[in-house]
Amino acid sequence: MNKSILFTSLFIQNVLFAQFSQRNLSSENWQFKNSKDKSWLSAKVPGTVHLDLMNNKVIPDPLKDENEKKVQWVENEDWDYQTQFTISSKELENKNINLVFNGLDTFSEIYLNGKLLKKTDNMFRRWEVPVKQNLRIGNNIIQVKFKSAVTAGKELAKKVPFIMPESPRSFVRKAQYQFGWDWGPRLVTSGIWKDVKLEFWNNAVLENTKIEQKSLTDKKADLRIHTSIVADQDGKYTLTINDKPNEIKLKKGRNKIEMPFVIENPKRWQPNGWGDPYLYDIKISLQQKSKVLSDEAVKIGLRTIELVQEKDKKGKSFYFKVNGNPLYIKGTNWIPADSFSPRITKEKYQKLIKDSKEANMNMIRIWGGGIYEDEEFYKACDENGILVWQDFMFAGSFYPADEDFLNNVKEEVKDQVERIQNHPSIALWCGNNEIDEAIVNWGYQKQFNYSKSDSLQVWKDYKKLFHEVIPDALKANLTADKNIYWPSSPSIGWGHKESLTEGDSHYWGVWWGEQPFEIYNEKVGRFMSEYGFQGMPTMEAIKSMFSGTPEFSLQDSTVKAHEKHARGWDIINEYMKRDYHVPTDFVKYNYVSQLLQARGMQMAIEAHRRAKPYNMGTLYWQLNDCWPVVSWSSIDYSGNWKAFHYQAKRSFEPTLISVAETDKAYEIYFINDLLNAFGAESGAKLIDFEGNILWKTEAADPLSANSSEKHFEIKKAELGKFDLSKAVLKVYFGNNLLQQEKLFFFNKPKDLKLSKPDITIRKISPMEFEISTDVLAKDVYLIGDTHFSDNFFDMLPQTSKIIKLSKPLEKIEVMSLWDTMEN
Ligand code: BMA
Repeated sequence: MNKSILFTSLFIQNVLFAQFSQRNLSSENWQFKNSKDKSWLSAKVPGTVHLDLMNNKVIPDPLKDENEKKVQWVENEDWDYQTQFTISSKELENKNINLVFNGLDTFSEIYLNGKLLKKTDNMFRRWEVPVKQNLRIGNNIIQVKFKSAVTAGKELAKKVPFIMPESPRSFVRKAQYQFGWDWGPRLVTSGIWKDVKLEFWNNAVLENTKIEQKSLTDKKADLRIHTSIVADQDGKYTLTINDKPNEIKLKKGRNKIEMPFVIENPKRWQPNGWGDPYLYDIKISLQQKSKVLSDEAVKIGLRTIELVQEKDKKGKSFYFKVNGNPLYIKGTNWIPADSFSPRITKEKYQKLIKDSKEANMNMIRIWGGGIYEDEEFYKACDENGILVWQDFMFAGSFYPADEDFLNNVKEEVKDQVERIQNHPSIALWCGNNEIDEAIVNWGYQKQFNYSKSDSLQVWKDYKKLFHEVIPDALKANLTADKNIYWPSSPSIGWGHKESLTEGDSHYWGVWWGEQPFEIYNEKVGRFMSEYGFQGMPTMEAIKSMFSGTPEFSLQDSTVKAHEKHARGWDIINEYMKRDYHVPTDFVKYNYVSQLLQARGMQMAIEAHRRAKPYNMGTLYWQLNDCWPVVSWSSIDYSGNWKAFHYQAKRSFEPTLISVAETDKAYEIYFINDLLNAFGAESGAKLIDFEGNILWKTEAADPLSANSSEKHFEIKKAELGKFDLSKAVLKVYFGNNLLQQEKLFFFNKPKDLKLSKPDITIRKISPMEFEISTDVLAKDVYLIGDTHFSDNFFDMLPQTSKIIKLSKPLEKIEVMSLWDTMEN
């Protein structure tokens, strides 16, 4: 018998003997209807009512044209879902049968064969109902009746004697971005948004396993396996952990069992940039008289992680120590990857996380206005060495804290923590996004005429929820090694100077404050968890805004509607005028808006990295989009890299050269995030746009491990005699293992005296092209429906570069900054 046949036969045996089994009901024929209507339409589970309405051609695609407006009525209606399924006599013989909904969005009543089983009020909880008594052999019917979340929210809002900002959003435990955001449409959904199943079990079942890492050295990992087992009857059982059987006794009811487990000579899970994110399989199986009752497989990674906050001369540090070393955090913020999250595919999750890895990131913050992410997200982060900053799902408003609400949140925390806590990628749990900041700085109390006692109540409720209820629920459900809690991101609003000396900081002086990009050099905090600038999405995403022929015009109402920030277009235009010639042609405007975003973000990231170890982290706002839109994202809804994502990859490289300009000099920094030091030859050359070397300097300098250091400086006076609007400084370091170079321009792009480059493109193979130029080519933009291994890059005179494609192209079109200048 070959290996795969052996495996299959063991698998079949296991299934036959395993007494736990499940049946997915998502694939049954579901139907839905407006509760006011009589006739049913076909539905898809998991899904949302908007997708079902679209599939039945009742509404147009809300992400296209200006359709968002046309579908707003959907949120005010109540929606019913139902399916019929048959139960066999064999299935009904099981002692225990549970009906499990992994997610219901949001206010619903669940009926089985006409009997009301449960009312639900939280999209982020798992609902499990014992149904053996309610099932019958043959035909059964499940109905889930959803009440409009907006109506339900309005009723809940009446409980509070003052007006809450953006009411009724914060009264409903539902993805907050559905109510509209400054990058997302308002699409308040309803529906069975995760799988539905029946679970059958007898005697005993594994309910949940938590794996605690007690200690970790090079020799050994001491683990403790905590299992929760529900038994139907007292008795002797066997709990096998990776083939090691342990005899256990169970009592009827819920049993908490703890077992030690040791891994000798463990391999550590390393974050991206430091090595492999090694994963171990832990297989747990519950047996009785050598029959498997239920089993579970968990993947874990062995790593230590601490959040270090120590007082120092300037304030307080804020950094993550991973596997004993301070890790400089590079990454971004994540929003839900679709306005209709159930349709996000595994491939989409995998691709976005791989794109983050490829851009040299090691952390993603899941922003609190979205959803606790799908299993595939965390799995991809585990596998790619990406740490996760996990917000709880509360964002940018005030929240109630009555008993019902708090109990609901407690259950939500329990469900989510149990679901995701074994993932080695999860680094930190954060109470909320920008709520402390909203209460302290956004002036809602004045706007809504709060009395003093109303304001006090808001603060008291805030403290209760984020400083008491959530951390207590975390403590009750997490193992100690995983419990790093931070109440709010940012900890201090950007208007306060302490936001730059302690805690995590969201710096919005650029964009919201309309300050120049250069301010990023000054506003460097200990850990920058948000900052950003908008850029247009790629032309492919622009096309996808239209159901018909696209209208490439900034005046077009569809294009305008796909910008959600009230002043978005004006702000982009204003910043563009400062640094670029503003093109009138749409495609060129699109290109320059992407360059502008990349330029601003490069300045921010480099300022943060130069300030290491004062600053120990930089997470830009935002990685992705939930629809085709002009936004802060670096990857658009179609999955294409905007100019900024290519820049993020460059700016996040493990070793980086950065040039800081002062009044008198250009300071050259070498930044090294690797844990080893190395010797290198380094230097700088001033090259004019035709390729002549005007000036140079050389040095031999070692790079220290895990550091940022100023290596040398060039006095401005020394370059005084050259026309710097026609020259670029090439700074480099290198040895036989590692080479790095950086091109630094002395002027704003609009003030560069570029000459027309002759860029030639030679096809080497269908997937590989060589790009060459005669004179300096700035911001070379390769155009074509494929992913280019590099794009939006600068080329020195008389150089060439090989570009790989993700799918073959016959021809590549090209543009560079010269094409946008008034030549
Ligand atoms: C941040 C986020 C989001 C918002 C973004 C851009 O502060 O937390 O709420 O979309 O700013 O304005």
